[in-house]
Amino acid sequence: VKTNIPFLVNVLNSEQFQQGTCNTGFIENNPQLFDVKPRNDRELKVLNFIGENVVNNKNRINGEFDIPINFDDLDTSSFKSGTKQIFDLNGVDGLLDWIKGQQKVLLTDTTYRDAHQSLLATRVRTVDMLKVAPAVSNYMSDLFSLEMWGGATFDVAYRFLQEDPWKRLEELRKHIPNILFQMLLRGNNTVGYKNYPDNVVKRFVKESAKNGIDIFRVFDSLNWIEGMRYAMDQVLESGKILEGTICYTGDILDETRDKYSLQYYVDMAKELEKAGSHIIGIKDMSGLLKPYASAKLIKALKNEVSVPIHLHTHDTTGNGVATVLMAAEVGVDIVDTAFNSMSGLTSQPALNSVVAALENTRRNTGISLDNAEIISKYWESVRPIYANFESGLKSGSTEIYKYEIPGGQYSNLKPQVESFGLGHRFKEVKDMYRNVNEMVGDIVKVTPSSKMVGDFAIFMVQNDLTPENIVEKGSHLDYPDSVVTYFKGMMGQPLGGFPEDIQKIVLKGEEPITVRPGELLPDEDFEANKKYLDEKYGIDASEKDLLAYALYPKVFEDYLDNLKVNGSLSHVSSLVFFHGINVGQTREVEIEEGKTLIVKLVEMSRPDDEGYVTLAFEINGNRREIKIYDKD
Ligand code: 3PY
Ligand code: ZN
Repeated sequence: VKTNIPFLVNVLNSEQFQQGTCNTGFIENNPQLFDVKPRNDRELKVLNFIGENVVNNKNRINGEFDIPINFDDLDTSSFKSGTKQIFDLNGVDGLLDWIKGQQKVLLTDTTYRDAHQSLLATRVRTVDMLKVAPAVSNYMSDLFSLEMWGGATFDVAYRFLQEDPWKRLEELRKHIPNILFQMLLRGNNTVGYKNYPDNVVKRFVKESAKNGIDIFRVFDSLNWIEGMRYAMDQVLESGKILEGTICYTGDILDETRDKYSLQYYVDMAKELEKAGSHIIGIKDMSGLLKPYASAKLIKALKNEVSVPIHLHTHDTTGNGVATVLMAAEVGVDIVDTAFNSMSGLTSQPALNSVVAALENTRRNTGISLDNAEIISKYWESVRPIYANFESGLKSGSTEIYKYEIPGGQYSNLKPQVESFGLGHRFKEVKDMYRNVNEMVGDIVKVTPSSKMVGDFAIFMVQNDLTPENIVEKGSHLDYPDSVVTYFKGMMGQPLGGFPEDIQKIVLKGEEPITVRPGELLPDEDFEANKKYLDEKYGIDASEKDLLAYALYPKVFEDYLDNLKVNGSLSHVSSLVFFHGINVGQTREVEIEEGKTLIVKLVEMSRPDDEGYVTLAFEINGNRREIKIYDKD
């Protein structure tokens, strides 16, 4: 039996069972094996999780790690007031007036969201964020905001980290009461990869606002304002700050490319201002905004709109800090950066470097470089634990100007291409990414439209298709889901429309839509979902659970199933969570807040005839053995 079910594990580990002396009275005579007491059950679950990791996780790093820096001695009895207090006391208008009155460049730190989404496949766990949270609140109270939620962090938390992203929001809010929190919201795709019904979007924004999000950066993956309007209206209704956002693509310095010209961006900014945006976000997801283009764009926007401008870029090409500084020179209000040890490459430009660069200038950020160093050092000490998720990129690359691939996708594309067995054709896939973009009419590429272009490019290479032969050779093929969704109009309407010949072969007679998908999607039945989840899992599903289920039904159910097997792992350190414990090593294992086990892995057998490995632990000095099936 290969199982993690607690009572079966107890039975398998019982002496009688192992000696093969069970008889028909076994169950009656051993009630303790079936009465899984909460404490022991918790302990056993976590030991099984660790054992599973030690025996079957081929990627775990079986080495020594330095224990990350901690801030246990920090005085947290009071906090320094910051932008959160300005907003809470004076409202949106008061905050906007305050921003406009600043000579400094205001900084957002993205370490909690985009930086690790772009560098470490979104894997940073809440426990590591919380350990530094009081220090961020204390040392970085002059930050404008923390981008700490949304984008891919929502589903990855449930999917790969076995944790609840809503708890991350709640806990960080508790420990950082003084800095504005912001999230990335993909319009009606919210934090997913497809459009959701309006009632899901409405309730999602409301719940996020209630739990601590102050600023919603709302974008549409095709810069289609109609596709953003509903989500933007929900933010306005919540009373929070709306950052209507323009995705930047192309190159405004290249006058031969006129689809995405300076005028295009100015017009879009004006429309977003008209739609109620309190701040205009420029989202340069691929790092295509060259330094001089940055000056040109920001200067024009500062002249043409009256709301503050917030610049977000990626350092994929190596030009990120220069892009930020050029924007600072012409009056940008707020810029996104990440603490140095979590910056650069596909992540944001370096926060500490920007702080240093602007010291003793008229646009001094007001942030203490020494303080920023303290936080950067913390992440430097944590990052090795996440080594398995590093992309392997070693330097900035100007090829990104050619391929126009967003930061997170660029670092992920190689493993994705390898998973299709096409690792040896990676260069071809990148070239095809570019060709697909041209073939579909040069579109904005950001989640989820960027995923569509990536999936389409891989599919073309896999099937030896080219833009020249696709209409003829590709008419009988079934296209990837994202491609079908795109051509149906379910991601919205691209500027210039769809290429009709390709739309026809992809849709095979199905009619595309031309309106906002939210207008057609039936409402999610939250009541029915609650009944289903409550009955199936014996829980009282909260609004947060229901939203998670509405957005990602399978991922959320898998999360609940895992929770049953492993218990909550959210307090377990990342060292143990990702790498288990080596033989002879002792680790602290926190199983719930304030409840820590001292766990030593004393010895580990070779697999027995049935393939089971016996692991002997000492838990707070008591010996306990478990058996784990070796899947090899
Ligand atoms: C996201 O949508 O998650 C992004 O970061 C896009 O750039
Ligand atoms: Zn980004």
